[in-house]
Amino acid sequence: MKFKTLSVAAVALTAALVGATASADTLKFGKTEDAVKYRQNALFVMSQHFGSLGAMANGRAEFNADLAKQNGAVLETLATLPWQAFGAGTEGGKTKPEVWKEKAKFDGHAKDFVTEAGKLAAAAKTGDLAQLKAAFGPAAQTCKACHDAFRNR
Ligand code: ASC
Repeated sequence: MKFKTLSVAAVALTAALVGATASADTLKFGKTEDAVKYRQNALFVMSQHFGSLGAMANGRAEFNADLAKQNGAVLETLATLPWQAFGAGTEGGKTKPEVWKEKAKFDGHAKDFVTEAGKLAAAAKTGDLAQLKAAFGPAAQTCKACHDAFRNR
């Protein structure tokens, strides 16, 4: 009984934490230009950490478990940041206007990416290259799906 109560509490706590960190909403941008710059830079920094994991997953760089773990942790946090900078009236950059016309679809892509980034970080934490490899492809696929739908070349 006691164990069951604890388990329920643990699940509820996990759900609350996941919900709270799924997408950051910490900033209000004064200028559209700042929102565009913020999301471009957040996505760029993210791509560097993601790229480091990809290089190890694809054998282009030697696997370093500690580095993978650190990059996974950074990625997991960064993954939540860009989406708050796609607020109403911030059309610009390479982003297609469809983002604001199909906001629910865009938000779905962002959520999928955050989920996969979390799984990739968890895989990186194991120190097992096979798990990193398995998690990388699905995460990269969520990048691509959103870019194909919502980013101009
Ligand atoms: C990256 C990066 C992207 C994605 C994409 C995945 O590292 O900069 O845009 O991964 O290439 O398909």
